[in-house]
Amino acid sequence: SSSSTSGRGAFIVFEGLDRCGKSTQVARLVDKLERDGHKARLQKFPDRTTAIGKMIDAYLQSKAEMDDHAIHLLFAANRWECAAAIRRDLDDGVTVIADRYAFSGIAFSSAKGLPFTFCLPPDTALPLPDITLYLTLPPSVASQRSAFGVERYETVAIQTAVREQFGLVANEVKKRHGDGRWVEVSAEGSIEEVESRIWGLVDSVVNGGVDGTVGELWV
Ligand code: ADP
Ligand code: 2DT
Ligand code: MG
Repeated sequence: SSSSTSGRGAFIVFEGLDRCGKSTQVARLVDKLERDGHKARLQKFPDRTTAIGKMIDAYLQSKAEMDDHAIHLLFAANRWECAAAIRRDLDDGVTVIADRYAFSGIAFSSAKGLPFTFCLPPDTALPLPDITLYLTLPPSVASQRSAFGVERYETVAIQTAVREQFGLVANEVKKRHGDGRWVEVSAEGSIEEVESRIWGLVDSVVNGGVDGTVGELWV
């Protein structure tokens, strides 16, 4: 079927609390795009395969302790080491679908008490997502999906604080980049129901609805 009329790929980010269904939906969207004849690539953040990613992985598994500022900068550095490849793929017509991005970075670090004035600058000028889909799920529904894992941040208290911060991050995105860049999607219902809700939102973006050039975050 049709490819993006601007020639470049779309940059689509998924955000949301733990267990809202991000990884499930990201995988299904990449599959669907490829079935439809698009070039698509999944980019997970953190990317735990790089040298910096391995430090982040140890931190998340509580095998290493780290100052809050230092780990925040490592998460941002982990995006910077992937940034050139994302831009190159977008230029080559590949749609890049990210499972978390800079918005998780800000929400989680500010939930620990770091100010926005510290949290935002390290991600400045990263590739700007064409659209961020923020999946929402009532905590009571999320808690029925499966037990929390063993990683850092997987507690009700932390998730509640992060959720509040995501609201502030959403306001910042809309203020700096326009209302259309951040869209809330209900993650309630079956996997197929959520998938068709998502497809309804990304269809126009993937099929030509992006600016000619990729923007820069917070710029
Ligand atoms: P996230 O990446 O946001 O943490 P996952 O995609 O890993 O979430 O999903 C968390 C759990 O919930 C998994 O066990 C997954 O199979 C399940 N799940 C995902 N979407 C749904 C849904 N719509 N309804 C019920 N269970 C779901
Ligand atoms: P998952 O691999 O299950 O998505 O968990 N995080 C993520 C941060 O604290 N800062 C960031 O910049 C990013 C991208 C959220 C990853 C965990 O890492 C947190 C949950
Ligand atoms: Mg996930």
